[in-house]
Amino acid sequence: MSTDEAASRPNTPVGTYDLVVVSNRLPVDKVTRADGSIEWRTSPGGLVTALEPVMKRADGAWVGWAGVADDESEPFEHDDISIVPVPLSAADIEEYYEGFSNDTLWPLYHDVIAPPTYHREWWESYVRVNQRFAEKAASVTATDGTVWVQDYQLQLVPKMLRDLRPDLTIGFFNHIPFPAYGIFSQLPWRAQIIEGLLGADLIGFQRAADAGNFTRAVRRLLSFTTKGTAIDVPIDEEISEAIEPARVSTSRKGSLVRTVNARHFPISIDTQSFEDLARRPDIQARAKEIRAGLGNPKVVMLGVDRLDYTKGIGHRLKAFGELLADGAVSVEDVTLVQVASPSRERVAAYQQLRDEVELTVGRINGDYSSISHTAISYLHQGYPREEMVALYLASDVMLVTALRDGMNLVAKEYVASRFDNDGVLVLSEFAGAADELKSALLVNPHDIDGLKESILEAIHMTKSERTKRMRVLRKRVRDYDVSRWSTAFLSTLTDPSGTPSYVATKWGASDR
Ligand code: GDG
Repeated sequence: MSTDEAASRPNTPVGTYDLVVVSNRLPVDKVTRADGSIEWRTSPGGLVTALEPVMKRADGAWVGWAGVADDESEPFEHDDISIVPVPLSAADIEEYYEGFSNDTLWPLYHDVIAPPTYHREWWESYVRVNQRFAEKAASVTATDGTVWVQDYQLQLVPKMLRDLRPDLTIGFFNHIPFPAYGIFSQLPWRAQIIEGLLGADLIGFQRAADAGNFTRAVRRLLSFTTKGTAIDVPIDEEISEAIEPARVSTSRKGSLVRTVNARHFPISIDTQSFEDLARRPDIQARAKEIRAGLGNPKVVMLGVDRLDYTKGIGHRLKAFGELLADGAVSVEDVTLVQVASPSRERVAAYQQLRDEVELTVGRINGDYSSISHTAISYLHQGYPREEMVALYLASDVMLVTALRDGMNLVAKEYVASRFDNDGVLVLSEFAGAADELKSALLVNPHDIDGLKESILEAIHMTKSERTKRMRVLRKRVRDYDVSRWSTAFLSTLTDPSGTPSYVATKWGASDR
């Protein structure tokens, strides 16, 4: 269907798409040009890359918010994917998105690094907006279709959707950690969240530990029976008739149950596209130019993060500042480039973090920079992907010191870009990526002395050791890329036996 057709048929008939992805943000941004005309631009991201081929094959639609308040755009086609916008008002953005999603759930799920704020109005908005997303998804999905809901902003959608459309196969993937029960139990609406998620057939997490935390919360709050990754969710007989028979069974106590699976599917990146960029001569030339611009120091260290308190930017700066103070490194030899891309700037905790980081950077630079060498090049800006890859190539040491992180794609992007098998990844054990990237220098960022030692180890590591480690890291990131991730999830979702399957399914994606 073209944009024009959609516009001329505002009440597009419901239920035509076999695969529907639901996420807070659409994979496109609505941009208003200077002359007032509208343009939809694909927002680059791993999820879009991963799902694009499968969406095109499966006649897929993407349901989400266009990123601007009060947008009432009708569904339209963009790059062969049907886009179904869900409107959010300025009040929804403040309460559901900035409030409950980013100031309640985000800090709570990241082990209360910052204190979560609990407001009943925010919760009510979260319920209302989740219902809107669920109704939209229900209205566009074909009979017996599949819906894949993404992330913590939409945890109530699976149950709401199940109530509206019991015929659907529903998956959910949580991109951020799921906390231990001792922390999760703070949430006044903890049972509703668990019930919301249990509307899905398959609930995916980044790490095995996250899936374990979720399953324990289910047992503690609802006393449902769990066995390994399987959870028995009691259902009414009436509803059971609408559900795929393979997903329904009778429990030992004789009641009808629906089996829900909760297990880990570590997300990845479009590895090949990063390697392709890194092999481009213009990007390699740019990497050399970056080093020259920094005064050709012996060692360039790099941090790339959204400016978020979960990323441990302060801990990294503290460690580097102390190494300079100790005289263990000098600004002539070692420099740090810190890209901190602007994020959630209307949330108070983020404004405070920015002040703290910028104060620290200013102090370290004031104390240790020389006229010709800057200790920390701090960049509070977003860059094109090409520039990011040039930075990855230009850097000898990549610092990922997150205090808690679902996965951390930056770590994988650095590895994917280093086709020269060089560079050292210093990686927090609190990032999901640490489960896979064991040949990195794993650190506990809270242990500043340990972090300093690891940074020195990275700086002084021999070429042969760097190559040995990078080869192992690259093998993992190449073997398990984002298309493998989405195939693994979707094939497990649509195989009611619940057995993890990496083979080709009706989605037509291959094992690779
Ligand atoms: C959440 C979870 C999980 C950053 N600055 C620029 C830029 N970026 C890109 C990076 C990377 C992405 O943004 C950030 O991804 P991360 O995984 O590092 O972190 P979150 O944004 O917190 O993502 C996380 C992820 O979801 C996926 O499930 O891994 O744990 O928190 O791709 O490269 N990209 C460009 N310019 C920038 O300035 N082009």
